[in-house]
Amino acid sequence: MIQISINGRRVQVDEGTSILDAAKAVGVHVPTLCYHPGLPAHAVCRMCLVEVEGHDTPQPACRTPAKDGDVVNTDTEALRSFRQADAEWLLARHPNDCMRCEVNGACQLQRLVHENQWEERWPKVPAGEAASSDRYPSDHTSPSIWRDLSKCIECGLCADVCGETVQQQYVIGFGDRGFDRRPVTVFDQPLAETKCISCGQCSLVCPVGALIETPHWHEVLHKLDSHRNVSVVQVAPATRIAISEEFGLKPGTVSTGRLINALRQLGFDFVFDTNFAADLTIMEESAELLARIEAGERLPLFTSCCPGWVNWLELNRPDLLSHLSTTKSPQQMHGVIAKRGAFARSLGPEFASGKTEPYVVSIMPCTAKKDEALRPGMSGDVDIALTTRELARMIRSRGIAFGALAEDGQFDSPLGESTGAAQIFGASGGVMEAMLRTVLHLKGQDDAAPLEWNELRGVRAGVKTATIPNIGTVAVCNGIAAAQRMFEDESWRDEYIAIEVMACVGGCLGGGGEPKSDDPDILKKRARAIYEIDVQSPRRRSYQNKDVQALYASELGAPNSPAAHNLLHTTHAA
Ligand code: HC0
Ligand code: SF4
Repeated sequence: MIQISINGRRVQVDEGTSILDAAKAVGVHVPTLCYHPGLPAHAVCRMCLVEVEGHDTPQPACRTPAKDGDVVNTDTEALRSFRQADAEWLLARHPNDCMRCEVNGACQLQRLVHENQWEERWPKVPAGEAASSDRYPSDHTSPSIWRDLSKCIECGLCADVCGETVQQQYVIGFGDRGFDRRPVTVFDQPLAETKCISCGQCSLVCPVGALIETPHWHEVLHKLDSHRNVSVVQVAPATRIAISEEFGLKPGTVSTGRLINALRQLGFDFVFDTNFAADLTIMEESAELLARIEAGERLPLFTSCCPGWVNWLELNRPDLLSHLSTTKSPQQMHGVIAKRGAFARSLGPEFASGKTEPYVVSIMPCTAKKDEALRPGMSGDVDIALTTRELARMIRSRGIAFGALAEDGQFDSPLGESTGAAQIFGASGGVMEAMLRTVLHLKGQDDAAPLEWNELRGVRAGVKTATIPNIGTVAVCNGIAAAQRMFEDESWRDEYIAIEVMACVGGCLGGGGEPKSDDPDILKKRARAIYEIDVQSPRRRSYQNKDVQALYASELGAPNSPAAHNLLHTTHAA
């Protein structure tokens, strides 16, 4: 341990701790803009400059390790004027149109301006604003991600997260120098023409509105207000936990009931659970795995519910597409069942004849789900996919006091019932663990086999494996970079019978559409809540879902039957 003094307060920290983290430890606020925990500190914004006795010039707190005996000042006249000068440089070219910006109220630059009362320093018409849209035309080509480089503050976080540090896709990198330094795509192509997998991790770390999820929530609100359609909403497993953070509740707070109540207040006629369809997915995927094992073909089976992963495979390794499960993701299954199953028919003759259909919205922690909803072969199953962040904007825009809502909302029936196995889909390893619970049952082993597969749990990036007696070894790639590395050699072909890939580290709970957070333990906190819901569930195996059983009995026959294939399976094309 070392000891330093910050603004006269003494603090003991581990050697190697940055001055920024040391300041946090004693509750001293140091302004930051380009810093994000877990990503390299580049110190480009210069907001965190502090004075350290013995140094002639101020030091960036995010990148400077504390040294034993350091005497640090974070708030002096000179520092305030340095920060202001740097902010003025940023503000001189940043559009002054917060009211029209999607991240209004959640923007780190806006927060800094308020925090330091720099409003008067922000030119009403920033220099170059008129020209900026010509110089940097907005890129709205991707169904999942919008780019507006006129808002970019050059922090570099998007390039870090898309590149070496996390996703290793290298779609975005820094181009040009000096005044034109900007994160660009290869050859400046529009995002839709690159190898972007729509994971949205760049939008998750962007401190301003330069990279955002393609916004669809305005359109959903208009539709709800018009009362012209029967509206249905489904909620993903990860969203019910992370939405709490948007409204100041403790990370890891389960808000399922509050969320259901908020969705009803927004005007949705039916509030259903994506988890219902996650159980259905498990029925189909388990049967598919066992059929492939029996036939000895297309093994290992790749899970298909993460659209970022499916995009990666199609873009980079189309030769491996035959391994991908043909099972639709829970989002798509839920949509198609809501539109074409008994529920839709129960809405009246117009629905039964297919003349009209319910308007289906999904709330997902994921930006790539927007892309998935438009995939050939299943577009139309879901009308609009919104992220957790977009839902928060909707709730705020209607003045709903989310934190004050009762935690007593209940999903509608029959597409709202689910088991604990479905809930753990939201965490890396969860789809595989849920599948094992049913596969072992189908193999007649469930009493002897464990329900929980701890080897497959955990939010750390990399590959996790477990060996299942009499079945084989399965692998879980936590993050797309782990999968990319696995395919660098051929050993996976013989080692595993099934591989789960989630493109985002942590799985959906770390998805690109989740609330932005600077809590380094956020993934662990969200994961803990997900597994707690599973433990508390009266049923923890997908085949025990009564509504899923009823659906097979009344409409689908058995898993992998022609009727099930017709509605619940798809094809993937290069
Ligand atoms: Fe997921 Fe899903 S678990 S992908 O992460 O399979 O987005 O939460 O909704 O579809 O169920 C995301 C989360 C889902 C789907 C489910 C799967
Ligand atoms: Fe890179 Fe993912 Fe952003 Fe695409 S969505 S640019 S792959 S981080």
